Parts: sequence; structure tokens; C-alpha cells
Amino acid sequence: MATKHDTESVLERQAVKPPPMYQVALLNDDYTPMEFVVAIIQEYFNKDRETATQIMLTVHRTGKGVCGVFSKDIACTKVEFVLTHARKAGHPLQCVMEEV
Ligand code: TYC
Repeated sequence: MATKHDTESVLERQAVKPPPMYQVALLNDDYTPMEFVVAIIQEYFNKDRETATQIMLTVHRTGKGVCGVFSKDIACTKVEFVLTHARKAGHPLQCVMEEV
């Protein structure tokens, strides 16, 4: 009887692995206004005001808060948009992506 190992090559098995996913998180700092962070989370991560406020408070209290999980290029674009928006507004807000 043919086994799965006989009929499926290593390459074929790798080809059907789901792509890695990345969480995008905000980091705390002492200067970015809370209201600005809430607006960022609403605008770029499609959260309602209550959810955005909870995430902001998690960042403020623990140092970090996850805003969403995305494919690599979507996560990368979110980080770029958030950092560009924050720098234009003169805030030091940090946004990172991490494989999950
Ligand atoms: N700690 C900031 C303050 O007290 C608020 C803040 C929250 C900053 C979340 C960044 O990602 C952040 N104004």
C-alpha cells in the first residue's frame, strides 16, 4: 500500500503549508497622546472606538498591544502607514510586526 510519504514529495508538502502570519503591535511611549493612538487604531486597524480604546490602554499599561494579524505584506504596509502618520504628526509612536 502506498503511504502518504511515498506519494507526496517534500516540496509538495511545503507548497501547501499556510503562509506565515504577522501580528502588528503598538509600543508604549511617554509622549504620544492617548487620543492620537485611539484614532490610529480606528483608522488603520478598522476597530470601533471602544475596542481601540481598550487596545490603547493595554499598550499604556503593559507596554505593548496587538492591533491585528495579517499576511507579511499587509502587516508591513500597516506598519509603514502608522509610522508615516505618527512622524508627520510629530509623535514618537512605535509600531512593530512579529511572526506569530
Ligand atoms: N503612554 C502614552 C501617554 O501617557 C499613551 C500611549 C498609549 C502612547 C499607547 C503610545 O502606543 C501607545 N500619553
